[in-house]
Amino acid sequence: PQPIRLADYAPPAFLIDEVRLDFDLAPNTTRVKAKLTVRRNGEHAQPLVLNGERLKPVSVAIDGRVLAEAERTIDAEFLTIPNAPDAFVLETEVEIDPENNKALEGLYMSGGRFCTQCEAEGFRKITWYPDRPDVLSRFTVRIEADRKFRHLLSNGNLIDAGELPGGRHFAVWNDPFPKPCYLFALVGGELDVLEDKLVTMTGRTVDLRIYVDPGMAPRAAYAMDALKRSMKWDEETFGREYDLDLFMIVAVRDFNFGAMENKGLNIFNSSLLLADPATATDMDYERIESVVAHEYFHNWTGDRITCRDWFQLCLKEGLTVFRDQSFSADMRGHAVQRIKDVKALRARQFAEDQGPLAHPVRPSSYLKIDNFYTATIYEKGSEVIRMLKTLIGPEAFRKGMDLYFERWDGHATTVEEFIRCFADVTGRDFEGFFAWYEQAGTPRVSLKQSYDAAARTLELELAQETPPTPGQPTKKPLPIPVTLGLLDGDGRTLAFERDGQAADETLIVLDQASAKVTLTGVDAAPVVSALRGFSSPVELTTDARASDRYVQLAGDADLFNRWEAGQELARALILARAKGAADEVSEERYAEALGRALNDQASDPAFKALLLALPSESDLALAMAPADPAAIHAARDALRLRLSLHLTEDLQRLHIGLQELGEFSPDAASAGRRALRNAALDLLAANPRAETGELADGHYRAAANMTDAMGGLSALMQIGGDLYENALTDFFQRWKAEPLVIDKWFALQARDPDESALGRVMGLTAHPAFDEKNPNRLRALVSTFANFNPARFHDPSGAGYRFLADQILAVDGFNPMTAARLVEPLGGWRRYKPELGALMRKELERIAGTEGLSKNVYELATKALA
Ligand code: B3K
Ligand code: ZN
Repeated sequence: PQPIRLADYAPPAFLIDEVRLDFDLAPNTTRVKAKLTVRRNGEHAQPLVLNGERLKPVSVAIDGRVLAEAERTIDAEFLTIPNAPDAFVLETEVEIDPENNKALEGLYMSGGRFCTQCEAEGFRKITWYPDRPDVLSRFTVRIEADRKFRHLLSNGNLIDAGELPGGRHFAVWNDPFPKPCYLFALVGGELDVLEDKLVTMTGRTVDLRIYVDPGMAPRAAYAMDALKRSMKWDEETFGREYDLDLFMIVAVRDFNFGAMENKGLNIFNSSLLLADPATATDMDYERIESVVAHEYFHNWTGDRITCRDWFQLCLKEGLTVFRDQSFSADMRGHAVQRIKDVKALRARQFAEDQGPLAHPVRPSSYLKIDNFYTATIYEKGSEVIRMLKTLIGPEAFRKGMDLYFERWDGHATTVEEFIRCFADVTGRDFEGFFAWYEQAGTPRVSLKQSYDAAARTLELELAQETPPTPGQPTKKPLPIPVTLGLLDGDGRTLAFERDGQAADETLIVLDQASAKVTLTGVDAAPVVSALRGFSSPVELTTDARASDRYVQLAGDADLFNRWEAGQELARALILARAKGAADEVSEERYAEALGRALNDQASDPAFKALLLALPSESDLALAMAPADPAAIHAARDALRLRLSLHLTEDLQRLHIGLQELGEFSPDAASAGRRALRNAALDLLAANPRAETGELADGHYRAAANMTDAMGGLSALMQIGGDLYENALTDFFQRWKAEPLVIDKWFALQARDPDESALGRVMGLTAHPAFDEKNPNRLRALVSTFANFNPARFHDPSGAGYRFLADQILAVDGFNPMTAARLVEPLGGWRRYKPELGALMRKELERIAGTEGLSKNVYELATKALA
């Protein structure tokens, strides 16, 4: 297959001014009529070429005249009309089979209801169309179906509806905003609806509706609340008002990813929408809040202003992630949110950037764009926007955003044009900054300090280097914002001067391979707190001593760096153990320091919960070359046991003291207390004494909400034995009618580091509740195992890899997009011990060599091997 290249971009040969779609819905034989008002774009003699896949042709007509077969060609991918007029009306009719569409792209059925997913290239499975984001058109959609499909929804405003003979009915929707076809959506089925209203900043009333499975409306209440807060926040923070009179969200159980921002009709994976205390954890609430916000924010950054081509994906995704992260930070606390975002960035994006699938935030070629909905495009894309804001300051950032909205509203545009807005409002040159979009790889930054007590100066020597990535052997220096402050030996903020200006904190922009910065007026030997708030997505190494880290852990004014210091200390201790050089004295010192941090009454429980969590095994694997997952697992467990023993009393006190008496509330403060209490239990459970089993069992049985039930169950999993087995059975019996809860049951067993886990996971694929056709269930078991159970996935026999490869090949037969997402865990093969790497490679080769592979899996498997 031939890759698509950014360099080959050409404007569309034809434009579509109006679209009229007529759907006659039936599970196996849906008829789709399309009437397109087409216009040649510029002077050329190119044929009209429309995308279309898996469509059963019925007819093709131009200006009312049915075309003879010789006048058009139809193949597996295109409808081509060589001699099209310059302006005309094209009418086509096709038949499709939603019920047998298990790829979940285009029009398909979930739970007996019709729904769609068109981004990136699913619309071509519905009708012939120029399926590219730079063709914007106004859509009118008529849907007709049996009355049992009670709600018939599409984008925009309902302009007509009524009953029809034969037990049928119809609805007509019009969306006044021109949009690319990837934002089209349709839903048909029996649903319950939760309704609300919001008055916008200009006093317009917007109807809000969330459609869910019958009986589930109360579980949409939190999503509705999050939606209203998002709408207000976007008005207050970015001056963006919602534009239609109606905003709808529909939850479906079968969905390839999280949610989709279709204009006025977002479609959500039900796992990211439905919540109540009994069935959802605090983490679920948190994700619902952020995804509802994310999809809503797309209305401006994605829908009103869309991408010219799919290479510009980060233009909407990176920016919208930045917006949702900023929203969550305002809702839940900036430091805690930042720590969580950076943890996720390191876990997913840093790993991607260090492997064969590394690619720039704006890639320059692809086989399947579906493979580029990655942590790099999303999370690193957001980091780039964040750096932009740090570099120019919040006021200039807001001005640049305002200009972007003003200049590009109603258009499909590019990253260059986005950046140009900031250049125009600041008068600055962003050429160097653009490398953040074009260069893959995580930059390595080093920092050396030398203090001159007599001169009261601190000299800082910074250097950067970005390692080679596939297709990019050499890299240029990037402009790296490094926010930096100083502490004295007691952890108090130490003032200094930079260029004669007094400061507590300063921003150093490292835009050369290396640089020296001198701070003056430094009254005491300082501890340097660098890269505060993780001011750029880099790997920082410094010449700080362990004692400096302890000072930071105890008192850094920057909470991110306070947490980071703890992680650095823990990482060093675990890696030392993994290499057979355990430093027990330092381990005790670390336990002491953690104990003091836990007893700090001034700090937030959510923050303490984060302090208590050791770096994850995959995070540690990135820091060990070559990585030995078994050694990491054992070393991390050993440190956990030591901490648990040392902190037993503190942890027990937290576990008792944080018991919840009142009613459940999902707010951040309550969630933070539950997080700390469960983190305390988790660490206590590292100590396999009989009491911890009873404690965990009691916690599980007394749980009044899903957060605590999962906390208990997960502690029992660590302990194992009958208590765990009984709780597992109890949990399944209790929740077997709740798919979202049963997903958690599968996922928990997939994370179990016990020797028996792989056998258990393989057995679970034959469990009656397992369904590989449902992406949530598949991910709960298979993806959780491959991504979050390194000790068992990297079984020395290679059985874990074999299991994953078998699953990928099986799923690729019907759902390539979801199958491709499972390839990544094998992609890191070069980073592991050679004997493991070879086994991983073998499975990638087996996948790549399989006949009839989808383009999606083919692209990732071959790139991972290259
Ligand atoms: N824009 C969608 C992602 C579509 C993924 C298609 N493979 C969800 C989001 O980022 O908001
Ligand atoms: Zn998005």
